[in-house]
Amino acid sequence: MCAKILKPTDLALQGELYVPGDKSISHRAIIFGSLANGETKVTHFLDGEDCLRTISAFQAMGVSIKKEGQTVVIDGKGVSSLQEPTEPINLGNSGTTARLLLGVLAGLPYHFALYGDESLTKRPMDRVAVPLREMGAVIDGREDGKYLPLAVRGGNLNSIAFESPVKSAQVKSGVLLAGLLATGTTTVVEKTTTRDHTENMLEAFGGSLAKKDGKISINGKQQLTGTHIHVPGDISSAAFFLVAAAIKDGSRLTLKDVGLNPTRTGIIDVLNLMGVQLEVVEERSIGGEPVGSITVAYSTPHATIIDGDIIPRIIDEIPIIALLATQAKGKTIIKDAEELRFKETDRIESVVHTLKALGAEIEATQDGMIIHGNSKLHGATVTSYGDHRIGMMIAIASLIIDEDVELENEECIAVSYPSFFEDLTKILK
Ligand code: SPQ
Repeated sequence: MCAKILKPTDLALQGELYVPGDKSISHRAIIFGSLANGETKVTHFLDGEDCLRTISAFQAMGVSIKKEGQTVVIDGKGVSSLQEPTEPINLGNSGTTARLLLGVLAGLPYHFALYGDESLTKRPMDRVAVPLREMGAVIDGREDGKYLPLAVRGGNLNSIAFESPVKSAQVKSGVLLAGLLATGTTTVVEKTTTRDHTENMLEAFGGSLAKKDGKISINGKQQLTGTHIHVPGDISSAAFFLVAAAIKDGSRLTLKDVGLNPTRTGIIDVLNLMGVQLEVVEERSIGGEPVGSITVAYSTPHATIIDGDIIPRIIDEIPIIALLATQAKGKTIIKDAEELRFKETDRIESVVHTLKALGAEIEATQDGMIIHGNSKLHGATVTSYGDHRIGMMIAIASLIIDEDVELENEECIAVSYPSFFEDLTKILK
């Protein structure tokens, strides 16, 4: 195995950076563009491995999708044009592709075989398979269809009223997509609001849904029309540099045109809560999603308690927030984040284990972690465990470490941020 040596640096993070397109929005643009009639053009598409899995899944169903760099053009011919793939579909590492695609496949009168990589094969699929079965899809697989590989036979779905037992946008989206292909009106109730890009994207393609008090209702058999989607910068990618600038002495950095959908901006709230110097400017709306530029300067953060409804709004940022907490004054407590155990790794264990190896004082709890601040981190050989967000957290940690950090398995960062190290080099001045 070839490890990446991260050398100590005296440079700080300076200037401006445009991060790549939002991963969640990029996936959804491909899905809706493939279900719609007419051409869809997606600009600033995230050219990461996960989103490429969503493209290849729809290409396998006969959709013409052409990609040149960050621009994707889909020649949509509507739901009825989708065909039965001749080969099993490889979902790679992508949970979003798996759960959202299941919703679409459940509504198509064909047979599908799905598999993923080692990490995805350990992540629960029954959270979507159970409601989809209730709608009439036949889904079977390992451990009674709880895990990949899965076989799906879809078609003839009826609508349901579903209350999600987990705080998950993927589950909500899988059921809404199936609802779009079903007969009647499907309702999803969520107790805690999760990211709403599926709902926004449906409307951008001319569809409609009703939202009230956490209840989302969608009428089946709606016709969608192709459109232009410009994907904002991914706030989950920006988060790594926001924290980097907050903890690296002498830094002042602006992240340009970052998505500021309120269901995703918990990181800004946490940075404010922890006393990080931060400013959001140039706020505007692009294609139905709010965007803006965020400036962060080196700060002396303090600890906080993070729990409750904010958790789904920071779920993917918790690894980098944990690193920030190691540098804050006092004890930070993260609670109500048991969903972290079902990500690319068990992110409670992988974050705690990694930061401990780098010298932090941190302990895992059943639903989060407790982080003691003001830690002087030191060099070590650590692994990403094949989890892109752990890999990027380690790279940012290395910026404040006076010794070499040896990062094993850095390739996985390409899942969501292929140009991560290039971008980091650009802003170190
Ligand atoms: O796609 P995947 O592998 O599930 O990616 C992750 C990530 O860190 O990039 C989670 F591991 O993001 C999810 C996120 O945690 C993307 C997502 C979405 O686009 O709908 C929703 C969240 O997952 P969930 O399970 O909470 O709905």
